[in-house]
Amino acid sequence: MAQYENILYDLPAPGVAKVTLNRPDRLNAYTNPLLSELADAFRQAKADENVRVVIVTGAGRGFCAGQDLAANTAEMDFEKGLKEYYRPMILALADLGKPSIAMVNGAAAGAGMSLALACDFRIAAQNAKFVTAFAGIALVPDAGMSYHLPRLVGLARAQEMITFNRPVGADEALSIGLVTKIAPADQLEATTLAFAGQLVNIPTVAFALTRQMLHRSFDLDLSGALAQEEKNQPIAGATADFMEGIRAFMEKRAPQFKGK
Ligand code: T3D
Repeated sequence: MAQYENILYDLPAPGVAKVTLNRPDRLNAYTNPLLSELADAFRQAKADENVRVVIVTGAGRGFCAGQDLAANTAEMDFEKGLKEYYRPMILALADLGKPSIAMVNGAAAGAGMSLALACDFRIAAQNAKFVTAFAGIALVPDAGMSYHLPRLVGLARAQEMITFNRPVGADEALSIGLVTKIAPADQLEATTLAFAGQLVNIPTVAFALTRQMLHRSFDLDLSGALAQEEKNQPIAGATADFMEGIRAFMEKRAPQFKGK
């Protein structure tokens, strides 16, 4: 298993990988090495066929405060930083081919919030807060926030959250569909592992195709959506999991999907 300096990678339960941003003294703020390690960890999780679900979280009292602003901001090369570090990390997560869960244990701000949004599910501690942050330092949203936030909460709410940079707590996040579930802080890990346990035995190929179809559907007309269904159903229908699903249905038992 790869060794990392800024993140932790472990396997807390069968089929589950956990990636932990590990700069707790800086609220897990991003540096370039941390971003590269994250991208690498997502590629490692994708390549490991025993991993069926990935949890992303932060060490200590926060999820991630976004870019480390204490680093040399005067000389920031935004285009290079975004293209060479943020883009590969977000695309590696999108290309995981298996479900991802952001376990949000405190503040998720700026591109740290973008990372949580890029996961398929978000489970937040009661004390979590989502802070878009970018407008606070006169920047535009990045690391995919401009794509994911309006899809999750709608255009009007996304615009309000970004413009006013108002922290959104766990209860509000749940009520607007920003998170899947909330849990008391001391039960966050157990709640997330139980949720991950539900995803370990899903038909992963169908999941990955469905994810891609749903994300693309906003840019398609009905005919285009039907076309991607026609393209992907034969792929899902050719999996061993489809045959297992049919057998299990006929035998009146729960299916044992292998993700193949
Ligand atoms: O091309 C590129 O690379 C550009 C990419 C940009 C991507 C981005 O993410 S830009 C957005 C950067 N992030 C922010 O603007 C967030 C700033 N931080 C906050 O809004 C708040 O600190 C939090 C909501 C994250 C947490 O609030 P709270 O009240 O829980 O904690 P705090 O007291 O504000 O912060 C605790 C410490 O963390 C504090 O340091 P201190 O006083 O204890 O020594 C604070 O300065 C530090 N901290 C927080 N965020 C960052 C940070 N240090 C460095 N970088 C940070 N982003």
